[in-house]
Amino acid sequence: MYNRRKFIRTTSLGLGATLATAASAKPNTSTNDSPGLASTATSPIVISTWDAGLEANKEAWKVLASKGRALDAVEQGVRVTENSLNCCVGLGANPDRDGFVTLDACIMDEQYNCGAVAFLERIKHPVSVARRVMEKTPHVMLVGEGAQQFAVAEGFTLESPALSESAQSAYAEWLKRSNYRAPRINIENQQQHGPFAPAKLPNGEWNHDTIGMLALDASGNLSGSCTTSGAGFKMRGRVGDSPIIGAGLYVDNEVGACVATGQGEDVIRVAGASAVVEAMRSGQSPMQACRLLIERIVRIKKAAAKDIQVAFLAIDKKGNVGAFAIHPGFSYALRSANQEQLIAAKSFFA
Ligand code: SD4
Repeated sequence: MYNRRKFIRTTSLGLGATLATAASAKPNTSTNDSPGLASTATSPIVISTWDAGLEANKEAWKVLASKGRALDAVEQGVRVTENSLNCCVGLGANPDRDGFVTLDACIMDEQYNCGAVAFLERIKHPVSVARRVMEKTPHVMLVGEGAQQFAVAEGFTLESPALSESAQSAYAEWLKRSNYRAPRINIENQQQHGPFAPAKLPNGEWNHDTIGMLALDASGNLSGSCTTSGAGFKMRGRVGDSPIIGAGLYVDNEVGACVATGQGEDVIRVAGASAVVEAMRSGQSPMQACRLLIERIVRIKKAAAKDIQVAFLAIDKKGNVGAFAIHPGFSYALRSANQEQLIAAKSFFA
């Protein structure tokens, strides 16, 4: 199973110390922008959440470097993560509290076309099903059994419902420790503030490694994608922000695009990704726009903000990028013609 922290360390060395840290004071009140990486409309760029984004970006880059469409890049890119053993993306991920892996994904192109699936079981590449929803149906979102039925009709294989080995042992551990029916609030941050030390949660119950990807192609067009198994050990039927257009992802080709990661419920309540894009429309830089929404969530959540992580990642029409999180620890991967980096985002709390 993926170990995010360890990977960040090794990757940053492997890339020649390209992990750019932008740690902030407590709370961060600086108005400085992050080092925005300007690119012209003809300089493609791809950014994606967490360190798993480094591998995903490589695949996306193949499309962008050959002057392909951003839409193809963001689909091909996140399929890499869906295909890898990861706590929080794809069929190898942690199950819900009833023991089933349920997947959420969405995709959006440069013409406001969008597609999504939620509560989808036994299908390996939910992002590609989301794209088919976008391209082949009059709808934007299909869920559960209907989404699975559509996927199978479209030729996707119905995979075994068996959990991956690591998910099986994490689930067994979780069952031992948990009141099976009681939802556990904000579990993903319990390693910092609660009774469960990381060592006691080998498979990362708190761990949120959702991959969201935004790309600008050589024609100057933006697209985005997002795919996740959602919160580990969630209630059956729970859907987070990731497949919801406007919450987990939004793309407006005239302005920019944004993707969210972290506690989905708190992204949904502020219509997160859409609100970040609207802030960019009013003239904020990508980082300022992400920060504005993080501050809004912190204001709404008050003291509870210390127990949740949310991060936004955004790109504008010119290829400037920025991110902001509630807590430190969120990083994003960037790939352009001359850069391959993992960048630590600034955060509200130090
Ligand atoms: C969710 N936002 O289902 C997703 C989880 C996530 O990084 O982003 N993890 O709430």
